[in-house]
Amino acid sequence: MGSKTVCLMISCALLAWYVHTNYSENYSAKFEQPWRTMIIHSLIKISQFMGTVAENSGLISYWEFFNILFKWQLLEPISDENVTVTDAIVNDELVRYFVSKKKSNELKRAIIYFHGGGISFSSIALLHYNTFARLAANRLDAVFVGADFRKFPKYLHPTQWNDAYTFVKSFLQPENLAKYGVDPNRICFLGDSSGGGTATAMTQQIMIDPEITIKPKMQVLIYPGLQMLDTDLPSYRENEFGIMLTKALSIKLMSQYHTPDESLEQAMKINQHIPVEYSHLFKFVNWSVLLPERFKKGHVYNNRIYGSSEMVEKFPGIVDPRINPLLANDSILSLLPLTYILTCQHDVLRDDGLMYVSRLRSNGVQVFHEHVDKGFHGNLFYIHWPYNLELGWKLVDNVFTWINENL
Ligand SMILES: *[C@@H]1O[C@H](CO)[C@@H](O)[C@H](O)[C@H]1NC(C)=O
Ligand SMILES: *[C@@H]1O[C@H](CO)[C@@H](O)[C@H](O)[C@H]1NC(C)=O
Ligand SMILES: *[C@@H]1O[C@H](CO)[C@@H](O)[C@H](O)[C@H]1NC(C)=O
Ligand SMILES: *[C@@H]1O[C@H](CO)[C@@H](O)[C@H](O)[C@H]1NC(C)=O
Ligand SMILES: CC(=O)N[C@H]1CO[C@H](CO)[C@@H](O)[C@@H]1O
Repeated sequence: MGSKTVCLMISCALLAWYVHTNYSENYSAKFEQPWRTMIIHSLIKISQFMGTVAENSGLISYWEFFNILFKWQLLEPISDENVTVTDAIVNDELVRYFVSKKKSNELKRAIIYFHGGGISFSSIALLHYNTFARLAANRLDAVFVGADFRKFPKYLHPTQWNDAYTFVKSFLQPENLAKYGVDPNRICFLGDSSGGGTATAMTQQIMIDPEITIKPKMQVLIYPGLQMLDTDLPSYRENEFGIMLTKALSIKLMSQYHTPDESLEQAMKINQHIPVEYSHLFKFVNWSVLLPERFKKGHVYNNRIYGSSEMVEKFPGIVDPRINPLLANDSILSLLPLTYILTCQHDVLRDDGLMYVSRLRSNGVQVFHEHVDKGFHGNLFYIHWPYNLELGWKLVDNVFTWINENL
């Protein structure tokens, strides 16, 4: 029997087991298309379980496992009747352009995209980003561009940020925009998950960077991750074992952005990683003030136990607003452009987005907020065969419609 057959049999057995044990979730109450959602959940859990087994057995790391799993989903740049797809290599990293083929005398809108994937893996060449990008370029008659960046574990913060910043800065140069026929007044920053955090911080930093004269007209933030100061938010409590992004995985991803050393991860698990010297920052992530009433229900705000001062000395990035854009002060927030934020009920990152909505609105920023009661983290990208989630398609449609009307 070949190894592929064995793998297939093990996967089927695991799938059956997970589906069986986890019907207790009550998917029909929480999600649309409950059976499909349950299968998606199970498949994700199985791959996360296999990743952990691979790592614990010393075979390959968790991230190597996912890189292998994703390898077959990396696409070449293939143009179609509507969209021209091309690659460029900038600083050794892939940049992919999706340009609408529609002929027009007008300049095009542009979307600068920051992909998710927890900073540790993922690539703009992945199948689901390509589908999304192609739809966006065609539907919005736009130039859609996304870039990869150097990754964990070889590179730590702020390398990824610097790569992203360098790329955005070079894209926004007037000569470059002219080359792609982009209207400098119609640029949108868009990101999902960890990329949503990057898009948020990027918008803040570009707005205050005097060297950059061309600013985004809007930011679109899809279930963004906006802080790593508090891992005990109501959304973390309610979705500890949620679909795709569990509390444990979220913490693992955020901590490994700064260090492969497990001390940070362990401290984050008990929410004791921020030393008292930084307690003034807690007001920016105080959910008992910033969350709307209905999301606070049944939760008690616990006063923090502080971490050792060493934490920030060793890993200064953990309080860096470039990965905690919720920490930006009011004078920065008041400079921000029109904003779309999507949050999902069943998502550990839900409250990051909700708190940002509150902070932006109280600083006079115009925000369109879409909250999806039956949504989960990653929902937007399950529009492929065999998942084909109706809610995924609906959200994609909503986002594009809003951008089309506002950009
Ligand atoms: C699941 O939720 C539905 C709809 O809210 C409810 O009718 C049903 O009793 C629940 N099932 C269980 C096992 O909790
Ligand atoms: C091209 O665009 C049209 C109109 O939006 C659409 O019907 C068609 O499916 C698109 N083709 C591809 C290959 O996506
Ligand atoms: C957060 O808000 C609560 C209630 O409004 C307040 O008691 C607490 O002191 C605040 N904590 C911080 C760190 O701002
Ligand atoms: C807000 O933050 C920026 C950048 O960190 C800083 O330059 C500025 O002084 C701060 N403004 C206030 C009012 O604290
Ligand atoms: C086997 C398994 O993963 N079971 C999980 C099903 O979901 C509940 C929470 O909804 C978890 O507590 C179980 O561990």
